[in-house]
Amino acid sequence: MLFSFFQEHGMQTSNNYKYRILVVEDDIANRQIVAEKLQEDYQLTLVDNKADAMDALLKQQFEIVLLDIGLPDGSGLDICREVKANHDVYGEINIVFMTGRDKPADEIEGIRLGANDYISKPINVSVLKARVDLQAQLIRKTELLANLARIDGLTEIPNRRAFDDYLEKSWSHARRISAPISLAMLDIDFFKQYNDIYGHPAGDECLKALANCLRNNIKRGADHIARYGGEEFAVILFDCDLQQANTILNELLADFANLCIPHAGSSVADFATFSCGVCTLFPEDQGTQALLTATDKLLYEAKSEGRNRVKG
Ligand code: GH3
Ligand code: MG
Ligand code: MG
Ligand code: MG
Ligand code: MG
Repeated sequence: MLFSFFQEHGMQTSNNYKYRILVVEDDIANRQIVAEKLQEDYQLTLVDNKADAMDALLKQQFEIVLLDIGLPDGSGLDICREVKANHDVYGEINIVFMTGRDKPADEIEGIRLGANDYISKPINVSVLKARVDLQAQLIRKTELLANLARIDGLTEIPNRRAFDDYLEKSWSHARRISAPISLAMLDIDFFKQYNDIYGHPAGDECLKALANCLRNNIKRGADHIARYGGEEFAVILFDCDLQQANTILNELLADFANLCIPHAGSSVADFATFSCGVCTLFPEDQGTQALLTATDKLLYEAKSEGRNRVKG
């Protein structure tokens, strides 16, 4: 279930995905045996000097770097220092030194610089492969945890943390291409009464049902759904005008109503409903806060004008 969620959202968790390794090694023979051993399970890029390594690191994304220290135009230690100090530029990369410098002090220096492992030459390629595989396992676990931190545990859709991130990213993307963003905020009607009458576990099921409606209706890759908090959900519709957004949200309103979840505590229907505010803005010179505030105001109006409706 979660894994299919990760895939839908383009998160890397597939065990088939081959991590990208940059091999920085000026000794041809060594480079050759390392490449032969790793090429089946990894995507390899091979370079033999510091300048080409820095160039590759700037232009491509790697998960692992296998790094020699003695290079013709500099030291692998400097590459490690640069990569670890500029996380925003190079991303998260696991560095494994692979070097002839085998003194404890050298090894300590490498680890202190932020390297994830340190292998001394001469290299036993099977040991090297086992250690690289270990790095890959650690990366997979870290990615899994990072993904889990962005999912709501009850509904298994993105949570508020993910929503904030999606909104900022969608907003800057929309600004670059002068496209509008529509934001919808949904809030279940009389949900406190629902819990009071049917119990908290039934309330949880109701939240899951609405999350499933969102999942089934919002399918475009550029759009995002999230549990914003409590019984409130959010939908980001990328490059979507107000008319289209209204259509999409009204369909969702009908789909949720069609589930006919009995709600004796509601004074607007005898089944569970939600209210929704939807607002469209071009991110020209405003920030995301303007969109959030405007949408929230419309949600409030949807509530005060009778609930079970989309106000846009
Ligand atoms: P309104 O129509 O004005 O939105 O009224 P309401 O009762 O829905 O709004 P209110 O904000 O008073 O109540 C929200 C309720 O949502 C209260 C809270 O217990 C419930 N709730 C929040 N999170 C969860 C959850 O994870 N599970 C369940 N079962 N209930 C939750
Ligand atoms: Mg060397
Ligand atoms: Mg609420
Ligand atoms: Mg409320
Ligand atoms: Mg509510």
